[in-house]
Amino acid sequence: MLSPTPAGHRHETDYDRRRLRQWLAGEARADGVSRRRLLTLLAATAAGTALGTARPAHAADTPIVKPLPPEWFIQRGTNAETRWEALRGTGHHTPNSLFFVRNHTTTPVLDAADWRLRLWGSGLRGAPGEDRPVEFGYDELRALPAVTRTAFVECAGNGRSFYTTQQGETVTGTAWTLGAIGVARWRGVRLADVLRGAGLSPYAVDVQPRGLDAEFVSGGESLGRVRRPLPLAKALDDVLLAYEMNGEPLPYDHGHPVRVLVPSWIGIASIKWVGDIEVSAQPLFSPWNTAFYRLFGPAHPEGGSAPLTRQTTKSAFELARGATFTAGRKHVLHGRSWSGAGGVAHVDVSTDGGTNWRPARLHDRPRSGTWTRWSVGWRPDAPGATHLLARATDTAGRTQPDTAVPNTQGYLFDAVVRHPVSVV
Ligand SMILES: Nc1nc2c(c(=O)[nH]1)N[C@H]1C(S)=C(S)[C@@H](COP(=O)(O)O)O[C@H]1N2
Ligand SMILES: [Mo]
Repeated sequence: MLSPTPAGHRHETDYDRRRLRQWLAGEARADGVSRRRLLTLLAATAAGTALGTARPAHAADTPIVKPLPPEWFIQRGTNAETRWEALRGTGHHTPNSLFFVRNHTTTPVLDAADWRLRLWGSGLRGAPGEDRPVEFGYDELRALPAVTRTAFVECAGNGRSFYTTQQGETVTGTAWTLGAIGVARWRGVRLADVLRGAGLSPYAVDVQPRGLDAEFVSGGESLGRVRRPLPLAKALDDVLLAYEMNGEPLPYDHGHPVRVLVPSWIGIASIKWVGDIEVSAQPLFSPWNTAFYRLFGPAHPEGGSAPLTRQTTKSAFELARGATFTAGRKHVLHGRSWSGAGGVAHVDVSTDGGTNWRPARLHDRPRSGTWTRWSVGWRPDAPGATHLLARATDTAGRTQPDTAVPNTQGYLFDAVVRHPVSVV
């Protein structure tokens, strides 16, 4: 039987506010990392990885397993950003070979036959105080009822570089343009089924999946293995333990053999190479929901916003920056728009730097958790430089603004991006 969600935890925002208060009041546990220590780390990270800082090029010791041809990817440290021009004509789902990679360290090459998933913690049923771990092997997981769903994985920092190039803000982190997103058809089992099978207690509030990749070192300090708590309400809603991506076994770089897939939320929630899940009767904290993946800065609460959850609304053209078009000819511009709050039902495009706008033709039915493809015809009449702009409105009524509210780590950029092109 599925345990009911405690009533007070039904709404994400209430839950997050409570969580923030607990953290600020020092009532929370963060695996031995104190709040003061996290804030120090945060300051150290801010000083150490300012946007635009050159990183050494990777030679043979690349942290990513799959090939990264330069016409498809821009390498950014341990990460690889998909080029939007490479998505032209790829269909609704991003091919695995083109899917962006965001690694805190290095892709571990794991064997499904050796893989075990351990569930443990105070939120599982058992004698009080007893740590009653439950384990699943790969075949046992595959024997559970399977579900498939199309969903994006998008980094919270996607679009970060536009805080700097469009808005003149200084932010820290990987200087992504708009290619830290991909959409795949994921197949796996519901996390709810696995939690239920493990014996969820009625007091469980958080679950924290943790990756099997190496510990993440920041500012000379190990923050441990990548992990981030999920409120139980989301964990029981639509989260998958995915073992297939677009009909293939999950590739090494994307979490082989099993990853968490948290639809509509920021990418860090979708823990790759999951090895264990703590199920807790107390709210959990890790550096990934305290020092990172919150909004800090003058526009945000002292001590940071609540931990980030849903993605924001964005649009991109399937074009290289600086693409050229012939004057007097008819062209068709293609792009995609998406949101974490619902489907995208309306997109307006401007081909003259934002003066005139017209609606794009949609090529997908708006669906939550994935993008809507669109196109618009364009016959530029005179040679010269211009900007293409696309502005999406989602089914929750959110429209992309002209300016994004800045935060020191450059998360959740949502403003309309000015895409430079030239007419010749
Ligand atoms: N174990 C583990 N899970 C992880 C990460 C990681 O470095 N280690 N990166 C996270 C981040 S920040 C993002 S944006 C997504 C990226 O998923 P992808 O590499 O499959 O595109 O994975 C998330 N899951
Ligand atoms: Mo991310």
